[in-house]
Amino acid sequence: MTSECRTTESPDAAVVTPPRKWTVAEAVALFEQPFMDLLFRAQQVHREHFDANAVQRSTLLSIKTGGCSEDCGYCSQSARHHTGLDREQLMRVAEVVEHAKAAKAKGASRFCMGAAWRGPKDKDMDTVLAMVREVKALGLETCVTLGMLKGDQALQLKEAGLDYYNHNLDTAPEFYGRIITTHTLADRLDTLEQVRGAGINVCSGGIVGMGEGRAGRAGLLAQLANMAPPPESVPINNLVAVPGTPLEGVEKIDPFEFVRTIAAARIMMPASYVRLSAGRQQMNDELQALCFMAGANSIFYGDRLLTTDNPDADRDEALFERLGLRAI
Ligand code: SAM
Ligand code: DTB
Ligand code: SF4
Repeated sequence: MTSECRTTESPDAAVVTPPRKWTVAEAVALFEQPFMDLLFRAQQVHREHFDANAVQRSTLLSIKTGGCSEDCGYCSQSARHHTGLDREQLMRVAEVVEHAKAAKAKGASRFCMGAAWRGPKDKDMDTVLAMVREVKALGLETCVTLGMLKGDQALQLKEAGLDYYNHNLDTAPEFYGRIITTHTLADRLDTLEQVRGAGINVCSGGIVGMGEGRAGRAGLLAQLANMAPPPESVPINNLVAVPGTPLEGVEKIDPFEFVRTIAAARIMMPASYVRLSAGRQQMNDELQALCFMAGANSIFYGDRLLTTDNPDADRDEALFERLGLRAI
């Protein structure tokens, strides 16, 4: 069963039942299927909702780098970790527009601007709003990830032409406090509600490979899938273990378990774009192909994520060519 609305026949009229809710145990049961059965089901669900040979491409740009007040254990940009990252002020609008033009010329359909903030200060909003307006005017879809929103910031972003807001749940509720202590999962959910309320598409996912275990991965996906409606876009990040962060030495996730996570996300959120996100640079082409097979249909495109490397456009073009994938 999927989280779609189902119509059941009745003598009088069709009765529409609400989308199903996933328990963590049901999500774990998906992960525990034989690998081939899980992939087959995920591929079936994928084909019911999407062109299985089309992949959406978003390009990322860090518009404000490092020096963040938060203590997220995975993050190179926290001022509390010693990662050797150079801090950079909020970028000028003209520079952002140059990056966006280059991303468009390379074939990206969406441009995502990320800031290392707990949340945007009101004094920074005018600059960010100008970035959104100008990137939108280039004919690109716009996305920002700025941390927690307050007041009417979500509405201001919507008015400027924002299409997507990225704000990840990051991990399962039970594991959250082991990774982040300076804000709560409830804070994150509150921002997502504001984003939804403003009529902006939601991009929300998480990170795996932080030592969360299978129940942790299942718990993250259940929480995302049970949002009403689920996020339009679901980034699944494989931890990039950055030296100097508390998670630098954590054991890597088994690649097949990563593919299972993608497959479970596809089955649990059949109509969402599932983005194969951070960690692609460390994956070979065969593993990425398995992720696409499991239902991933979006990537970050361009040689940089926020502070770490991503495959360059030539490598991705070659992979798409070899697999017969079409960029959208
Ligand atoms: N400060 C904002 C926030 O936290 O929402 C926006 C930027 S933050 C870097 C965006 C997301 O990137 C995080 O929520 C996390 O899921 C992901 N991320 C950050 N560092 C990562 C890493 N080393 N490996 C994998 N994903 C990472
Ligand atoms: C998301 O889920 N992944 C992107 C984007 N949203 C902003 C960020 C990945 C960051 C990886 C580590 C870095 O480059 O700093
Ligand atoms: Fe700051 Fe975002 Fe990094 Fe957390 S993930 S430390 S909020 S930039």
